[in-house]
Amino acid sequence: MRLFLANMAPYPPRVTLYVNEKRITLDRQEVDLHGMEHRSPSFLAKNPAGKVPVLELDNGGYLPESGAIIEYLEELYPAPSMIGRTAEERAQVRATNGIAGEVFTILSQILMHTSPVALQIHPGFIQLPDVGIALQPMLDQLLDQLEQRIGDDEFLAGATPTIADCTLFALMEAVYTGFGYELPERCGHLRAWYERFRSRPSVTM
Ligand SMILES: N[C@@H](CCC(=O)N[C@@H](CS)C(=O)NCC(=O)O)C(=O)O
Repeated sequence: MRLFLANMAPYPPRVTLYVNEKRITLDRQEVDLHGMEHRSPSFLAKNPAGKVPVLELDNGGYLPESGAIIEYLEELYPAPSMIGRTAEERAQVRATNGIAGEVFTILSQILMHTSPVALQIHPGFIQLPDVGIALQPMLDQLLDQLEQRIGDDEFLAGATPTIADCTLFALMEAVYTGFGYELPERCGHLRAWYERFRSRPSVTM
């Protein structure tokens, strides 16, 4: 198998974090987004959406979408489990993972509509600051849910790392690096988790 990725967050790092945590050996191939390689006919044949990551399978097929790639690899390499060992554990991990994904969707819209950095990245983007104001309560509620779910646990969904940690860490790292966004002060458990996760070998390797 070969993982096509690029030096752009958050979706490729979401998968590489997972692969590093699991210590799965995969060929990795960089796609040159600045050189528009992802719009070339040969890449569009792998993923018509023109996005990374994409996993090339041993049977010659291609699998897009970071979440689907992670769940596919988890089925191939179930141990150590990063999605939960029982039906209930898996459901809880998927719930946390889903909330983390929603955080990113809402937060990226807020930042796009309110941050001056967004205009540097996407010149000409029409910012509607009211969108940011309208979405803020939704973001607050999602973060409060995650803060409550992690509680005193070491990881987002319990005592061991799961796919939810890979999702939220990749997303938070992207908004911190790109926009300087930090988790709010009131999310003490999440802020401590972020600092702890940052020093894991899967992040630093
Ligand atoms: N939903 C997709 C999103 C993939 C995505 O948006 N990847 C970005 C890099 S982080 C990309 O390839 N952007 C290139 C483009 O949209 O032109 C996933 O989860 O993999």
